[in-house]
Amino acid sequence: MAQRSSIAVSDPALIPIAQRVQAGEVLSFEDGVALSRCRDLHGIGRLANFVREKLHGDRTYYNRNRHINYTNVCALSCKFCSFYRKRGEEGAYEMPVEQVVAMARKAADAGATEVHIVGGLHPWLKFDYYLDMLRGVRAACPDLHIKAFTAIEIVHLSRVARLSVREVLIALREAGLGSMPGGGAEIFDDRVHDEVFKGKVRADKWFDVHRTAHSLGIYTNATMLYGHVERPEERIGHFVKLRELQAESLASAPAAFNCMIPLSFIPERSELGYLPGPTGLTDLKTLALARLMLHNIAHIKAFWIMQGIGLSQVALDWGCDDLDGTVVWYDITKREGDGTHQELHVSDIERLIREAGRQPIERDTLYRPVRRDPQGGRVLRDDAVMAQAGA
Ligand code: V47
Repeated sequence: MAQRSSIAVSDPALIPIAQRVQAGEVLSFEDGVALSRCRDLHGIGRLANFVREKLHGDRTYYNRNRHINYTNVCALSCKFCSFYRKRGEEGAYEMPVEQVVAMARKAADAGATEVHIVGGLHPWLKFDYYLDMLRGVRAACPDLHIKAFTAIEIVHLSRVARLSVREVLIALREAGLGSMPGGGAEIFDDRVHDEVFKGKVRADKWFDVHRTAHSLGIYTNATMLYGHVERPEERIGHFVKLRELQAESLASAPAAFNCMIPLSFIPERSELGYLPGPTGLTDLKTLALARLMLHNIAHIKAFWIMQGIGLSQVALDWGCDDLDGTVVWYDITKREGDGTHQELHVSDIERLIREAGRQPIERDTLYRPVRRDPQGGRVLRDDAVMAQAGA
């Protein structure tokens, strides 16, 4: 075992990188590529775990949330996607606003603090549909945080509404938008873009939307869809671009990225169904690389829906400190035989985090710990917490 840093690595090529990690230095693109090529998976895991524990100790975050996919009708036909349908095609749906509001109310009644609302780029829904959805959810559940619409949907809405991205975000925020999820990023590389998701806007637009959101004080997340046709250096390039915007936002904007979610490609039922999906080892290595390369993004999420429950537990030792949440319903990816009802109960999440030797923390969307009344499970606001503490 090579050990010229106190983090044990068996591949000597990792020693200088291990020293830089331990010294808290920012890793370069070349370091990232060297890590990608390195076969010392355990060494990489230990490095990522070092960073994870330095930032978060054993704390592992989850939230009580509900994902809502309001339509699967999409003007795009991305090859990796098994979710989209064309209008009129079997299985195509669009939810009336009332249905979305009813789902959100049910989630809030069950204790959720967040709804995560995204959908396809529907060619005919008017901008008012989105505003009414947000207003409806906010009126029905004033305490529920609405995390909604990927950057790609925002660009679509700016075309639908004939408004700038900034104007769209301001209007959505006035209607109830709290923050934005990280979807639609895929891989920030023109070669991969043209091969797999050509109809989609390019990376610069995704960044433009997130930069604008941050400048307005809207927190967002980031993702990367890995394990299809991209090369290791394209993944590293993706991380580098993300951390560059994060540095800019942290320095000059009132909001920034909260969290990065590497999404493991599920080939089933997509046009790329002939490709092998990423193995568990690729999952672990990619999650660890995200932790190591994204020094300025606080949280790395293993999305249990895509990485699977067992691997997500292991990922808590490979750089991840967040598991998303209860989810309840997930329509975008389904493994063979799975339905759309995909739910983990809070007791299951807490148990699997404890089984992995970590400490579960229920968080809200902005990573503030959620305190609940031990009897009813009701969320205690700061004033109620003070009252309970006898202040
Ligand atoms: O943008 C689509 C991906 C994303 C497949 O921000 C696929 O907290 C794997 O962004 N295999 C949507 N992935 C999901 C997403 C997300 C999920 C959880 C939490 C957050 C957050 C964001 O799903 C899409 C796309 O990149 N996706 N098809 C597939 N076959």
